[in-house]
Amino acid sequence: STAAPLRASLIGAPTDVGAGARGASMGPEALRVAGIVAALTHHGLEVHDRGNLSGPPNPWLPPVQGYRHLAEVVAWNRAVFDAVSAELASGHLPILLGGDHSLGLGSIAAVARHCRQQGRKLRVLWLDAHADFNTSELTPSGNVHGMPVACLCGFGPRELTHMGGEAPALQPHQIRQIGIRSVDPGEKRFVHEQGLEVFDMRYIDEHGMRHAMEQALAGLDEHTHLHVSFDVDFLDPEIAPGVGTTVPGGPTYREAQLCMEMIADTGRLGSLDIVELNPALDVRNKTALLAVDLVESLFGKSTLMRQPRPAR
Ligand code: Z70
Ligand code: MN
Ligand code: MN
Ligand code: MN
Repeated sequence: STAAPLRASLIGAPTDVGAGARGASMGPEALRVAGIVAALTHHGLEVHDRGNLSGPPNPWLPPVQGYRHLAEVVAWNRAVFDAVSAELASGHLPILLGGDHSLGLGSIAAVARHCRQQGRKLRVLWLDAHADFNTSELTPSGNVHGMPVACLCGFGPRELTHMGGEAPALQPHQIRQIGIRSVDPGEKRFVHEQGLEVFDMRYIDEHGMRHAMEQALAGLDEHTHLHVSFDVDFLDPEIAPGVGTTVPGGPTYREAQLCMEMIADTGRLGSLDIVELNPALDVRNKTALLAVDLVESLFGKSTLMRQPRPAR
């Protein structure tokens, strides 16, 4: 028998209030123009595009007490939290179309609360050039997109750390960071102090993407919800120039495909963020097209996972 179709819901969050460059607010539409609905539908998903959330405009002001635009970041994250919560409650797989990576906070806080309520384990894969583990004391910029992992672990302003009611939303042992290659000095000490498991580019160079992903995905079982937070600046800027903060030396096309395919093979993917795509800095929407191509692999483009197996 064939399984019921996987229902996925697209949630657009067109904002760049947490970023250091303008333009990620155009990410949701660029992903739609790149064909994300057709790509997912083509792979057997039932796709519901919920359109875009709304929230305050970007005031483009300097940081106040270590945070830029904190009130606006909180407002957008509340909207994301509510939208992701609603999709999870109705059994849909939420796909957040960012928007900057500060929104990973609202998205994952909703997923974490859902998992607590359902008695499920949660594993978060953070695909990024950056650790996003800054605090108001450690940040060199005040940009909240450099802080969501710390906030999820309970370090940050109360409005952000307590988004899902209880804090912390996550324990460091639930997180695996992959592709990391730009971490600020104070942030680096804090990552070590908190014991985050980081598969940085040095690790991927030495051991290969296959081994890194085997480690990052080890220990998942049928009770585990897997959340993927995909910052598009994870990818090498040669293939993905359309991001606010390019960092050289990221995963190649083949490495990124393997990463996504190995996640698909687990069959545990339960929610996804696609963030930091910046169409203002892209070239003919190629970074959006690449992101859609990779998301296809994440949902089994190159495997037979979701098809009935032939009888022996
Ligand atoms: C730096 C900061 C960052 C994304 C840049 C950069 C953080 N660590 N994150 N681009 N996606 O300002 O905190
Ligand atoms: Mn296809
Ligand atoms: Mn990020
Ligand atoms: Mn990043």
